[in-house]
Amino acid sequence: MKIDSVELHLIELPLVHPFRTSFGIERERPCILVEVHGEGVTGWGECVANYAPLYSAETVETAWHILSDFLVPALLGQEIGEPADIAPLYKHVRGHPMAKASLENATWDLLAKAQGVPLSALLGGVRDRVEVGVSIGIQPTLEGLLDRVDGFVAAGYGRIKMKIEPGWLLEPIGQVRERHPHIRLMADANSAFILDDAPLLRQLDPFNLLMIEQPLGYDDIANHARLQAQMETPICLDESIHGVADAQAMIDLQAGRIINMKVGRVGGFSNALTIHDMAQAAGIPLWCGGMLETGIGRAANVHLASLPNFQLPGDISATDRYYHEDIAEPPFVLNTADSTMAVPTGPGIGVEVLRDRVEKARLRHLVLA
Ligand code: OSB
Ligand code: MG
Repeated sequence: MKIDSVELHLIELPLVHPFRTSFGIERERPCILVEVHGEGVTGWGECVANYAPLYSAETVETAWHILSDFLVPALLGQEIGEPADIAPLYKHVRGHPMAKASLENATWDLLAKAQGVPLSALLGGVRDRVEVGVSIGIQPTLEGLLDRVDGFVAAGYGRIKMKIEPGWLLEPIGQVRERHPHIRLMADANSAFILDDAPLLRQLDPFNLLMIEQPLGYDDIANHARLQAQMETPICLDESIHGVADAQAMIDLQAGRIINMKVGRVGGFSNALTIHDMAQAAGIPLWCGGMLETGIGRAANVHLASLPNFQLPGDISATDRYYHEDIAEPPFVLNTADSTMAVPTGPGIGVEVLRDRVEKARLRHLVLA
């Protein structure tokens, strides 16, 4: 497969509901859509970097720069035989995993479509539906939080994740747990605590949480090991895992017992697969994280979550929980009977990108050939 041209589209979509975490509030979602053309076939990828470097060091502008000046030029005109050929083309570029993932994943979609197989088949998926949950932001009031949790439970979500931060922790979790004694419940701190908070965080142990996600610094694997040694609740790392070496360090140091896999954060499907196998061999389960993706990134996540070591429900919610008007069809819907979502069965990511919607939401466009 010869790569003929690549288009970058920067779009912005308003969120149905503002999403507040310990690092900030999001009212709209920007993303760079990457469209790769080869031999008459088109593949799509989504870059999950945001406007500000709050969740990750990468931003929309760094990703645009790295894609257009380094990554796309390294791929253009190349002959790609199989997915493993993609990442080595820009191995010399350090860092920038989200930019790399968007281009690599678009090329995987292209290859899957050229072969006429779903992306999950190319990745090694083993399931036709995946378990999912919902991630609930920090709410202005406790009553508001309880209403939101009740609403999502009634809608069929079988796993609830709550965002936490200092001052929004024991009371909110305690109240949700009291109202829903048996629901699968977990908390995500997005790096809002320090190791000195260990006595406070230990008070979460009686709430029977599935896990606490990324309590400490985004760049601090070692202190997570110290915290895990003092807590019963399993620690799951999100922000700290930027690639294969970080996952290895986490496993070696016992800095947590679970990994939140975000394909953008680890630099693309090839790294995600390496981490998947490494974690599986070490007895560390994965689940698929989310970045409020559009239908393109959501589809990629659902395919990835069909791999065997994705053993816990992912942050993959129905399209209408995020967007009134997504840029791809059909929308993802929750199977309310068992809190699952179907893996698309068409070629590649298995969703159709609606060009008029992309153009309507588009802020910038670049064609590289
Ligand atoms: O920490 O998992 C996170 C969204 C944006 C940035 C970071 C995170 C999240 C979520 C939402 O928790 C997951 C989703 O529903 O896409
Ligand atoms: Mg997280």
